[in-house]
Amino acid sequence: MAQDRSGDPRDADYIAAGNAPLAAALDADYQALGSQLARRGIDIDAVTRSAADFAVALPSWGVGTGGTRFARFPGPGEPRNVFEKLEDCAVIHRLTGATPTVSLHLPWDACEDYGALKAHATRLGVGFDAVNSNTFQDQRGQRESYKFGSLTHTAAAVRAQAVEHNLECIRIGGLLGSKALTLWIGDGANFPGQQHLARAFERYLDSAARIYAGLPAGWRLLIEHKMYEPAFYATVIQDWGSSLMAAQALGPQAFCLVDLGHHAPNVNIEMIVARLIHAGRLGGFHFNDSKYGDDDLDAGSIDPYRLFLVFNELVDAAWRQVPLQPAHMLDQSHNVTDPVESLMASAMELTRARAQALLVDRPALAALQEANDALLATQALKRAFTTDVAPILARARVSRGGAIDPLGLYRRSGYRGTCAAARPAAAGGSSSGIV
Ligand code: RM4
Ligand code: MN
Ligand code: MN
Repeated sequence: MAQDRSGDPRDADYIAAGNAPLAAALDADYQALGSQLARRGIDIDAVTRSAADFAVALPSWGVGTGGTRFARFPGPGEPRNVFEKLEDCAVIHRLTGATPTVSLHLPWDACEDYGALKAHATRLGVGFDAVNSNTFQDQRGQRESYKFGSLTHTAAAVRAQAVEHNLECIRIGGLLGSKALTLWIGDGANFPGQQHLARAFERYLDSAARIYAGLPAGWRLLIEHKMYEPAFYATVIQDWGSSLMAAQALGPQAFCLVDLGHHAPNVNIEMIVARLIHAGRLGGFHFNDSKYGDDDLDAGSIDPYRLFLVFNELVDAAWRQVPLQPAHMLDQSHNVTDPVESLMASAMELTRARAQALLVDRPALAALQEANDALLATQALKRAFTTDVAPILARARVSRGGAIDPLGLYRRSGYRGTCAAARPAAAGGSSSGIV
């Protein structure tokens, strides 16, 4: 039994040795599911190939423990800088095979030598997805304060500083091979009357146009909306309507980004996704889950059916041959789990939701919808959602060099303990940048 071995979870031999004792059971489960799906007219290998093609970017801020408004409880061996964050991201990618890129957050991930950072990433086998700017916090030594806003501030000097930071993010992203800038601002008002609602949006459009003008060819500007927090009365880009208006005003390289936690409870997010697909402006996702607000919990941990329904829209659009290439990114950071484990769990949940969506019998569903057969139509979705696709996911991971049981293998590797010894906590530091 190779079950008790500790080792490097990034090592292909270590993963192969961990997979060996589980392979026979997986084969049997895969065969059984294959016959079941064949009776439904589905070729399991085609689903597995498609599942193996799925990729989601990791948030650099997610490999550290996040905080709440009250406290942060860092775990042992958390990464202390962006180089160490990439090491953890590489572990997640090796074991799941689903997370080949990292989304950086600047200036949290600022470093002195981006050439060295890129070389480090290449050595680890990871690349870079969208860069995120940050004008929702003041940094030490910063000239102008964002206390009353950034891109929408009443003072031109503050807006100019925020625009310049975004242009700097584009420059850094360019050095690393990124092709998108994610723009989320916390600007807004806590009290009625505090801010002129119309003028704040006009200032946003003006500032965003200056950033847009600095986008290289082939880049996308991903505009992220969020209903509230830190502005509790009115947030300038609070919903997909504001985001879409901005994207349409800016030009063809501007798109809307949907963070699943950024809506009021019970909002029908899959319908927002459908509308943005229709408008040709769905740029991507920040995947996470939430019960009440911007909880940033693991994807699929609270409402896996909603996650499935979001993927159902994406798979349906592909089936209708709508040209669509949304960026998939995780955005999570919380307090009680090992972040590496949580990110692996989320990446696998996304792959699961998408694989389930691939099982929907679309011609049959379309016919049921035409016939207004509400009951059987909704059952058609449930049938796909309730199929246990675990053997498909495991096979897809193995085909990419990943683990049959990523979480088990990670725990047995002792990686966290190794990091605890190699990375003594920096005094007072917050590796995620959050709180
Ligand atoms: C925000 C938003 C952004 C993320 C920060 C950390 O609520 O989701 O995407 O960059 O949190
Ligand atoms: Mn987000
Ligand atoms: Mn958020």
